[in-house]
Amino acid sequence: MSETTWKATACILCSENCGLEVRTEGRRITAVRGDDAHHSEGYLCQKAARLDHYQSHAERLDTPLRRRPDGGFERIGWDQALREIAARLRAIRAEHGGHAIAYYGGGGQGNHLGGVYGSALRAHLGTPYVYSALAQEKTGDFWVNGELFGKQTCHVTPDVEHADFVIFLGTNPWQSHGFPRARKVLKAIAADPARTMVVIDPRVTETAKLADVHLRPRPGTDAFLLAAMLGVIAREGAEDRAFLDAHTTGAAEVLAVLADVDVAAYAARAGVPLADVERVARGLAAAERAVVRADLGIQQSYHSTLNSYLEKLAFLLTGHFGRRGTHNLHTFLLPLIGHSPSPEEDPTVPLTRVTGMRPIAKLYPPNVAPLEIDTDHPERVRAMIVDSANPLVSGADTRAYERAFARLELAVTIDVAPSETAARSHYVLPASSQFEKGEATFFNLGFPENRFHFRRPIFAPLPGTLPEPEIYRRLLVALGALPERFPLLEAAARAHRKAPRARLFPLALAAALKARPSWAPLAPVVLYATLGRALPPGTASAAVLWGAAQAYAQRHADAVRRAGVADTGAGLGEALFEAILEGEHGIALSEHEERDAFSLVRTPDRRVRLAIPSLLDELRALAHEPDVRDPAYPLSLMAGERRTYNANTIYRDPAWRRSDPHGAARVHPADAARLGLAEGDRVAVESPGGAVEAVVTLDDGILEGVVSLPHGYGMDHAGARTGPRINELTQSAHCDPLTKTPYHKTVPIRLGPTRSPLER
Ligand SMILES: Nc1nc2c(c(=O)[nH]1)N[C@H]1C(S)=C(S)[C@@H](COP(=O)(O)OP(=O)(O)OC[C@H]3O[C@@H](n4cnc5c(=O)[nH]c(N)nc54)[C@H](O)[C@@H]3O)O[C@H]1N2
Ligand SMILES: Nc1nc2c(c(=O)[nH]1)N[C@H]1C(S)=C(S)[C@@H](COP(=O)(O)OP(=O)(O)OC[C@H]3O[C@@H](n4cnc5c(=O)[nH]c(N)nc54)[C@H](O)[C@@H]3O)O[C@H]1N2
Ligand code: SF4
Ligand SMILES: [Mo]
Repeated sequence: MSETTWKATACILCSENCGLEVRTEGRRITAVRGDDAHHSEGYLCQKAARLDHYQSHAERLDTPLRRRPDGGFERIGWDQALREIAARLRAIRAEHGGHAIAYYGGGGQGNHLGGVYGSALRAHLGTPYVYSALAQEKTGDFWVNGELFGKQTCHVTPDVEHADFVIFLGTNPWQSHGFPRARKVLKAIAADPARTMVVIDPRVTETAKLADVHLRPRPGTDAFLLAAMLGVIAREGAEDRAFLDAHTTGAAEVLAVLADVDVAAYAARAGVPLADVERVARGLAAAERAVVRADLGIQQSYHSTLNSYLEKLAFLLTGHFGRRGTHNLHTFLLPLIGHSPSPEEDPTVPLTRVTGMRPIAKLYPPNVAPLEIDTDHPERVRAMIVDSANPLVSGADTRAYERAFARLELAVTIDVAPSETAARSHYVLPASSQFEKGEATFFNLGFPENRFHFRRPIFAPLPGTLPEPEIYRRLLVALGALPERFPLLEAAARAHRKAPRARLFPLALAAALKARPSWAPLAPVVLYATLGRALPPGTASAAVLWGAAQAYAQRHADAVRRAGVADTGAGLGEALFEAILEGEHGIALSEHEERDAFSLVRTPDRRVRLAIPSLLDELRALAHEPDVRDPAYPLSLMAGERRTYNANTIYRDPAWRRSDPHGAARVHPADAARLGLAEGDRVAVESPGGAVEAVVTLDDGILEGVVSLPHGYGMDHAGARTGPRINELTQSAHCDPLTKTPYHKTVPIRLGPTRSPLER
């Protein structure tokens, strides 16, 4: 690879995964630009320019580490590390069963292939317990989708780009993105007098400044606000009758509950003028093409699951579903999530042993993980494998996580950097970076067109590191679950690459899995160890996509052909796989037709089931909900704002930031005046769960009584910590009862004088 040429890759910092072209020197990324040939159309934001701070930062791990009894770490070899980990996993499983072992993560914003290979390890160990960041934000949304559309995998994508009436609900896409080319699309909507942008956010965000209408509810009152909006629609008969009759059941029951809402009282409870509520409700109902795009502002807030339901009722009752510029379901090449039936539907659904938590979308909530570990319950979790996540910073209640990790008999962290979670693990396994291995994400969420980008490595692995698929393969070999080599399958795979039509490899694979049934659940790693070896250098991790491409092509043959992949029968899957491997700028997987939209609904009659009894009960109960505040903690903290210079915990070296070095606390000038605080002052932020220190910045765009701190600060780098570690303030019990999603946007706090110097 010539160093002066541009190489295609993708940004790994948010779920957009914009296509990039980069220049490199040695192991460094020296220039970054948007990739015009990628479906992101050359778009990028300011965060991507700094990617070398991820790739080449001073603390990259380059050898497996083992914790010594004194808490320090020693460097050990891969073989020894994997042998020892395998021995401890085997012993824990033998004594306590597979449920004593849990898995956390399996993918971040830019890497999801590792998680698929990790599923083979979980299958061998016999653990269903996957704890994931998604299960501290999106499981309420997934659960509601399951009730409405039949399966929790029926994920809804709003087509913001083509809508003429857009509601941003608890999201600030100018900073967080969440849909393609967000800033361009926002500017286009703002500039077009025929289109309307509504922002529902207590804060005057960058997005709100572009809006035609900005509703500012008091934090945590969205359920009241949304109920009031829907109440207006129900009372005025503004629902889309034709759509409801053709595509839904249960509308009458839902509308009856909504018609009972005391609209004026609920608007007042949310602190929003009644006229604004009516204007937005009527605008939504009258619009030809409208979307509601929601995110953490309603999901990590009071009535999280109910909020997701009301948000979806808003676009369903008004018929904004199944068309361009509205909402659609989409296909998945590989599932990011699964479907978990309720324990009543399927009594074999594995609940957690200590708290009895059920999975949603096959995921378990990080909020209960410490409770499953830090207990004397005989069936507690004793071992945890963490991959691509840093729960010791990102999980609610850092102290609870610290105590829990101290109780683990085995903690293994797979990471590129010495994260706070790695620091509390017994073994740390160094992964190759996301630019040093073939990777992809499963955030491909488009309809009618769905795209996928498998990216090849732009560097060789940093010496001493391994890509996750290889780590899982070696671990399964060390566990005695798989042989080191598969001579027959490997030969069949080589032959298959030359003559796929002979179907030699699929036949050999089927025969091998039949002869060795214990390999079947390990199929991803078997594919990696066989077909992967026959793939072009650096692309072995794509092996699992071969199986996925076959299944996808079979299921969506017409749509795949419409996307330009040509072949027949089994050849279509092969051609799709080849296109994925070759498509360095990403490819179109499928092109559906608008009329296919309802074919993706998974209820038996393909109708959307609008009435969800438990949530209608919660909706009715709003009428009697007291408005309680704790006088000891009179302020409300939004614990986790997305800003110009934060990106989850991916960038660890604070040198990447060009502004906001401290992750300042936004405080309203009136609150500051009352507390005697000025710009730049240090302040202690105290919650019932803990305290952190922060620097004050005055902001009249925040409501009085509200404070906002950013997510993605508080990591340790080169012996120093920058910015607040906000989960030292949060408590896991402060959460949605159904999903356990933390109420991070409404943490009760007070501000007081600091006791110690800011930087530790
Ligand atoms: N720059 C940057 N971008 C990111 C990330 C990052 O770390 N940095 N992380 C990515 C990830 S993992 C995610 S999940 C997304 C999240 O993306 P967003 O959800 O858009 O981001 P947040 O800033 O957490 O919250 C959005 C808004 O919710 C508002 N809000 C707070 N409380 C309430 C409330 O009670 N009601 C309403 N209606 N609004 C409220 C806040 O003022 C804020 O503007 O961002 C992604 N993009
Ligand atoms: N209070 C509060 N807490 C929050 C939030 C909030 O708003 N407020 N936001 C929440 C949200 S929405 C999310 S999504 C989570 C995100 O938090 P996490 O789920 O912890 O995910 P990341 O911050 O992306 O952590 C990624 C880890 O993966 C490592 N990594 C990077 N590349 C690779 C790789 O190729 N392989 C491996 N094995 N590791 C790699 C990084 O070094 C880092 O340690 O945080 C949540 N926590
Ligand atoms: S929007 Fe920004 S952070 Fe997100 S993928 Fe694109 S360049 Fe990266
Ligand atoms: Mo997230």
